[in-house]
Amino acid sequence: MPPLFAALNQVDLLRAVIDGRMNCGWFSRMKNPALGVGLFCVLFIFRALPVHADTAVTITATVENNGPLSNPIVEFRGFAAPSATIILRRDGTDVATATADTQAAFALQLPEQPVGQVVYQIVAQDVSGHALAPLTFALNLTLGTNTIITGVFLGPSIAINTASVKLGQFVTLSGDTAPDSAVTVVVHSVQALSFTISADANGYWSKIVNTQEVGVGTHTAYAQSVLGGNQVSAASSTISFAVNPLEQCDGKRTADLNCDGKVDLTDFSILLYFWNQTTPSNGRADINSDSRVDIIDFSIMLYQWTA
Ligand SMILES: [Ca+2]
Ligand SMILES: [Ca+2]
Repeated sequence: MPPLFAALNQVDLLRAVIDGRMNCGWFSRMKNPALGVGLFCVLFIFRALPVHADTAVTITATVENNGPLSNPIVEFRGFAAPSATIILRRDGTDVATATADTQAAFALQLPEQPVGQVVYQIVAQDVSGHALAPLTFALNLTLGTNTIITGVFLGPSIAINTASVKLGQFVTLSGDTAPDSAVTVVVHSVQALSFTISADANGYWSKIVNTQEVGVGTHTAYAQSVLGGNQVSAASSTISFAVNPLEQCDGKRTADLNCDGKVDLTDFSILLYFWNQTTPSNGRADINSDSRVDIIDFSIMLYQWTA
């Protein structure tokens, strides 16, 4: 038994752990006489990191009395992405599946659950097959309880069109989440940059990032949604991409064989040096990349001639 369990074993205890960029904590189940015997409420508040310092992910667990001898019941309600496939795992084994509706809402109810400490994980895939960020809940279940966990909002799915680009090129980040939600995309470079956009009516979001804004290096990015102004999702998984520096020949005319910014007699002399070769040591000499340096390359050079 973990030390914290030992310290709090005199009270009913419910623990929730959120994967990803969330702070998590321990919460005791609080008896509220005003709500009647056997009715308990637990409020979880997870603060998102770091750009949503002013917003919090709120997941509420209501534990109701369900008869003293009945096995525990557990129910999860929340949002994923429209028509997403939801899988609920208990201690690593799939125990239930569901499909989110067109507004991304889903509900899973599990009767006859075991007593004791049980770890549930909710995983989901959007209609494109991209994973949403999973959420994990570790519950300590007791006989005669019905635990209803609401406010579950899985982090958006996230994908990128390319993992490696040259400085000045663009990358497109995209994914699915709840329709019409506000999506904040955070890109970590020297400084964290954040962009807020709107998911469309189908839950699709995308953000084109100019790599001039983030600079050379390896960067990470994730997304997070806010639905209806107050329902905050977990963070998406994190993806990375590399922005590489421009090389001398990047952006130069294809017939500029020595990459000095001009197409002139120097390039022509290089072309003649490699004439008729099939694999020239200067690959640029085969201007049209047809595996031979010949008259076609020469004609391209004349077309691009600058001097
Ligand atoms: Ca040149
Ligand atoms: Ca050629």
